[in-house]
Amino acid sequence: MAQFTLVIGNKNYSSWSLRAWIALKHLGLEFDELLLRLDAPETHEQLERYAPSARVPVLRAGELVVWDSQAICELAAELTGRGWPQAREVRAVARAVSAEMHSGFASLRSLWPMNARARNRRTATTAALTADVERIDEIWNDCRHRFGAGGPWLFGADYTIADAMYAPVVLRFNTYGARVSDTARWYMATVLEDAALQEWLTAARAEPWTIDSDEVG
Ligand SMILES: N[C@@H](CCC(=O)N[C@@H](CS)C(=O)NCC(=O)O)C(=O)O
Repeated sequence: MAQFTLVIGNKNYSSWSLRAWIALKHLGLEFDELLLRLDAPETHEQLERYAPSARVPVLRAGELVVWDSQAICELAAELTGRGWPQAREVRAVARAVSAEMHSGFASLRSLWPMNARARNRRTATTAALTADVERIDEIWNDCRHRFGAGGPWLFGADYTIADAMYAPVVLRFNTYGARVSDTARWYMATVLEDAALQEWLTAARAEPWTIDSDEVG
């Protein structure tokens, strides 16, 4: 297969890009990276050149074009044989919590946009936002208590696509000061100490661009 290129958006703001990028890093799929600046006059035209959906992330290899973070993660899992728990029933749960993130938590995503380098931001709380935070806390507790005994990740010793799906959530909780349980705080510390996430954060801090609509709190 041709060399993979992962097209991503600003590291400070693009949460879907982070999910695909960190999954590929952890699963060990080699790729080049092409960063497109979001929210600039030329952004839409550039996105259309690389992705049929005009969105990032997109994984490209020769004729192959895979848009959407979840599909990219699935391809990486197929190619590497990593990324999902071995046991079928545990794998089903990992897929469920990943899908719940991919399709849900609309209030969290709109009220607390990812702003990786920002700290100590505070926003007004809504019932829907609180419900999203509580549900995520519940998911992390459930995974850690039922499947996490062998290591620090949601499903134990091996990093899974579920961890990649929730990495931007950890950044949001960190930025906006989410009140969470001890187990969730412990899991957040694991994610924040991860070398791959640190690499992403260093690059995010160095970016010169600001997207005003994502600067909240
Ligand atoms: N469901 C898609 C969502 C992708 C998405 O919404 N990406 C945003 C950036 S995080 C985007 O490309 N926005 C286009 C723009 O800002 O013009 C996925 O999972 O990859």
